[in-house]
Amino acid sequence: MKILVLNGPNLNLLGTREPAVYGAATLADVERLCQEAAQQRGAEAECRQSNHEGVLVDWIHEAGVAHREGRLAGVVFNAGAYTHTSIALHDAIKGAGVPVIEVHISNVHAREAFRHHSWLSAVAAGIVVGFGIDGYALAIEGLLRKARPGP
Ligand code: CA2
Repeated sequence: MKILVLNGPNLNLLGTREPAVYGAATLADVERLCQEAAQQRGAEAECRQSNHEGVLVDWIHEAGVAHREGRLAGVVFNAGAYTHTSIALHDAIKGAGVPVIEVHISNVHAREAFRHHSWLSAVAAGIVVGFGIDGYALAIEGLLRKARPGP
């Protein structure tokens, strides 16, 4: 089973600045972690990053089609700052009907007030916040548990 891991704006800068907030790992490290986490659970992670809202909307639509056709378990999505601004991403997730696990590296609720609201949480299948980059592996685990419910 396949999982799509999407990272949004500025996450390509991971590991270059703000290590106190986001840690020292780079986006390449995050993507390797996701691929390993998926493989360990018998799945495969495809990782993409974009700084452009419309590109992320298109990828969510594409994921909806792949999910309907049984080719994709769902999406692990760190939408970066678009989390707090994007009704377009909210509508895309709702319209695509694909399970999306929202991830944030930092605990957004312990930060500035403008990071406390998410337009994605209401349409997400689950949320993982504040576990650093381990949150991506936790989200992959959660997504696969929802896709293949067991005992
Ligand atoms: O905690 C998260 O994962 C965030 O989604 C990260 C976003 C932020 O806008 C959200 O409120 C929370 C920011 C990603 C930008 O990351 C940078 C990393 C290094 C240097 C500059 C930005």
